[in-house]
Amino acid sequence: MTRLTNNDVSPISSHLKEYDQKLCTMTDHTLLGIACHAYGVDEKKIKQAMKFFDIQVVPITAGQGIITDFSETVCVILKFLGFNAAVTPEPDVNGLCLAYENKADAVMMADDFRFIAINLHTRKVTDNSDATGLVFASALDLLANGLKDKKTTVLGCGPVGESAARNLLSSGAKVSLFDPDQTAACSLEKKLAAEFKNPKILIEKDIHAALSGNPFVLEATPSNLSIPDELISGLKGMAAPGVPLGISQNAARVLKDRFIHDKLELGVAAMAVSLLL
Ligand code: PYL
Repeated sequence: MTRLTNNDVSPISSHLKEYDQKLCTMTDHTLLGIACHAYGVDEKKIKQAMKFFDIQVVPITAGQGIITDFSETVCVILKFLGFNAAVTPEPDVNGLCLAYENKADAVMMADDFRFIAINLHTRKVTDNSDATGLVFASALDLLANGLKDKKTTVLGCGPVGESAARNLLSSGAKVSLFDPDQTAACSLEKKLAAEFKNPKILIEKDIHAALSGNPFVLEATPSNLSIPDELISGLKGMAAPGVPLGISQNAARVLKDRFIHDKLELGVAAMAVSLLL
């Protein structure tokens, strides 16, 4: 998992409203709407439930330590969605104790390996990688006006790509997998084939084959240039949870409103909604 930097995180809060409007234009759904679509829940019910749901974000100093503005930005996203949220005044164990003592309904926290949310009543745990793969697959489904029987290529067969591929298969998409490490693609294909009773999942041998046939693309790699510019024009649309972004700024301009990428917003929205399920 690529570790975010303050440069990744600090612009998010001031651009949330603009990003929400851009998502609306592209998918006819807001940030919250996409997260609700991902879990198949009624947005009105979620809006009602979140009014009485308090989430405490606990900064964690373990490992490489605090990312400046990370917890604060998670908190701003939660409040933008309509949750009651705050960053605990203390990090780590102290912060967790304060959350419990202040009767929080849920906590969210991240070390260098996992970013999780826990509902303190139901004990439900949501992992950011699972939620991010799910919600970006949901966003792509909306961008495509439904992915049933449409070629959809997942680039990157790590935890986010796995979660996305699983949810794309559930949407009825014709899923292809590509990873520079072919063994990663093969083992994911085996895992999903067992879960979905042998669906037709293609393993692509190279990026050119993976992006042939005008596919929709779910880009979930940690590479900063997983798709060469010359292959961009053939894509019908893309959702890119990969950090850093896997295409050039020029390619992003070519894709324009057929392209969804963020580094935290959709994943946090999905984690928060999952706490209310
Ligand atoms: C959750 C993000 C999404 C992509 N990479 C993940 C990452 O950067 N993880 C590290 C998060 C560390 C947070 C730090 C803090 O400020 O509490 N422990």
